[in-house]
Amino acid sequence: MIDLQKLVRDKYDKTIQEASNEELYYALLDLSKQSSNSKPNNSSKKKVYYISAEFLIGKLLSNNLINLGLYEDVKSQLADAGKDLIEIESMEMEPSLGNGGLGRLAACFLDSIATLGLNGDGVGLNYHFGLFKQVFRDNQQFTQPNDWMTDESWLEKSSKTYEVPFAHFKLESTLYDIDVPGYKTETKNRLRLFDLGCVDSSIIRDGINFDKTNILKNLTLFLYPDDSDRQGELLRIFQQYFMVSNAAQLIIDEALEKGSNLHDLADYAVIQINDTHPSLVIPEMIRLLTEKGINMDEAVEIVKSMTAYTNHTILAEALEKWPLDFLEEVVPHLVPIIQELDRRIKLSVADSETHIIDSSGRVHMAHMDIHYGYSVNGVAALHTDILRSSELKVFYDLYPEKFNNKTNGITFRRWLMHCNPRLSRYLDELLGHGYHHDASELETLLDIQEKDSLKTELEAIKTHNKRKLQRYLQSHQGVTVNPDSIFDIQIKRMHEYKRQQMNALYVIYKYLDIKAGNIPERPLTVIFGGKAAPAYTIAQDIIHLILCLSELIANDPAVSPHLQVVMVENYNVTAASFLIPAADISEQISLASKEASGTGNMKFMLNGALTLGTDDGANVEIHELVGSENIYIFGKDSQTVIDLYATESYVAHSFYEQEGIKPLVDFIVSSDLLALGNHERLYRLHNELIVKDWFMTLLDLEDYIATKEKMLADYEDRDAWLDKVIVNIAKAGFFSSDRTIAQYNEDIWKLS
Ligand code: 26Q
Repeated sequence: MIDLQKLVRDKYDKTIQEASNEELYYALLDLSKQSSNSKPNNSSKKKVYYISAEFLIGKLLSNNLINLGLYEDVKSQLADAGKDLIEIESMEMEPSLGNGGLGRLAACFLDSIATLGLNGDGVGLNYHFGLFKQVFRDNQQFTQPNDWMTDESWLEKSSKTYEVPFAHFKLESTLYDIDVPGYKTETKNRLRLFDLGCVDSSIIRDGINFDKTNILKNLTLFLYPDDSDRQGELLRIFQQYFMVSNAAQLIIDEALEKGSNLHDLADYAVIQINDTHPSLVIPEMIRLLTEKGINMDEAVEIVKSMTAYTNHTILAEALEKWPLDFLEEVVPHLVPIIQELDRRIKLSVADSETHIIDSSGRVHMAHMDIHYGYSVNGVAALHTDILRSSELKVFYDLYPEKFNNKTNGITFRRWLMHCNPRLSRYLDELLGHGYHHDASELETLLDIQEKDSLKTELEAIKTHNKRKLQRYLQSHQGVTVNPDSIFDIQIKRMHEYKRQQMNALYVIYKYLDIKAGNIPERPLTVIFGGKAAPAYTIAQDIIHLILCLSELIANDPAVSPHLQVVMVENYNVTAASFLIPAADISEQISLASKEASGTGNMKFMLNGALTLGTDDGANVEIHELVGSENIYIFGKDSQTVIDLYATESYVAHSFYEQEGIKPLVDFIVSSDLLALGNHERLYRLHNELIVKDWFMTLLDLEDYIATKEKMLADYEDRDAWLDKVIVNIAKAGFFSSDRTIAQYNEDIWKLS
């Protein structure tokens, strides 16, 4: 039993009742930090260093309390004093140290690595403002800095510091650690975030603009707000090198402390490269090893035996390629090493497609990772298949043994226990606690005999979660949603391949249908959430369309009782934890072959939503697990899409001309919408869909609308719908990141 009264009295000389929510938050921060501090760091010999430019950890208070086994106790002591943990949690700032899926995956992985008792730390950067905060004005997105760092926080300054050499100066790093207590474990791991003492937020101008040339003041100020659309900016290379040079020095340091002679470094450390953002760790590690007297051949072999690469994308345009000139300008000391690595490949491999430095002098980061690492993995079965058979085929032919699949996962501590306590408690009652450590035990839900009470309870839990979301949206953006409506949710970064525009076209269809007198049986609430990279114009245009539709419908008394569109402002991990448990329909509608995996799809399924999706990424595996009766799949399959690209035979205009499609697309530039919106944006989006539509929205639109209509009709048979919900929850165990991490360890890391 903890003595919360005493804690609060010692810190603030107040009772729990007297203390403000903010004071209670800081008291609980202390409690949680002390409790994890009392656990020793995992000290086993070999350690995985998960290097990532992003760790989208979200708020930590509740999750850490859950993992430390303090949650229930704290909650009930607070409740006794009339205080609500949800209110107290809302005092915590959310660090936005990631863009989306890749960053959130890294955070789930840290939780699972610790929970499995494996020795592994995350290594990244401490961005003072992280990813921008999104605000809406005039139906458009604006950006503001997210000032998330507070005086007292989860960050613990360590005494470690390293020198990082750049072309014209050397920088001294500082290191902050955040404890990662696993779920009920004896030891803990850490997230190691490197920072620079001299960054200076006074260089920030309007919004998130700042002087890009002043590296000493800007290096760790912001996270690049780009997801999939990559621009080769010098600052990004500065950040990447700063991250990996620190990481390499830390790895060597810790191995030496444990008795390594460096020749055996691979017995002490394994590096997982999260996408190509940390790829410069390869030449940097070679540089450091040769500096310490190891010859080049051996240094290359050591690095090769301890480095593994995860690919998160099949969008060819998103693979990082840095001009050698840029590297020369930022890190000239790495250039001869990269050239040597490339020379060795050119000697042995004729196919120029695999070379590291191409004929235009660009360095292909993924190529370096594949040649000089021992493992290459994709993040879902379909994704890995596509890597093997097309995107990385030349490499697969060279090194078939390096390729492996690791289907992504999510931590059930955050995405069930924390975000959906009612469901989690109910599952505990029904199934016991076994599934906490072995998520596949959720399958026993299928054996429950009292199906009727199970369904009644699941229905009650969903309604409870819809009310919770209703309160959240009310207090965060003054929007009132109807908890008796169907909640249809699409939350993810804004990107054309994810096709939020297709969902918007459905909204137009529904609006026109209601206008034509077809009143739906039950109201529908279509909820979107997602940020658009500031430089990604079409993504901004899609947000604009959604916000205009939302306004149009809200102001139309003939339609608003039946249809509502909500675009959640500043979608982040916190918002996700309110949205996901409240969803009936999970929108996973990317163009088949384009979404490497998706992880939101898994979170929704676990929380009892049904998937409306294409056979893409991990949807394919969800489909296989639950069976066709328990998922709504539509659209062309990945092979058809790949062939359409290969033969360049998709013509948007011919789909646009179809009877059912033209009025929907043209509504984007109707007088109704033009009266509310920005003409340039709406016309640009309209034109894009008709003349280009690179991600084939119109190809799947008809099937999408028909499938969604079927789904809404099916919703009315509550009994049959809840049968499907039960299967989805029961089969979600496969997507626990504990399973994913166990596989990484078994096949790649081989930690004891
Ligand atoms: C790179 C260079 C310069 C600027 C930005 C970037 C950059 C930043 C972030 C490029 C890509 C990202 C993020 C990618 C990402 O989130 N990918 C997603 O990874 C998830 C986890 O594996 C998958 O589930 C998603 O399918 C995939 O889109």
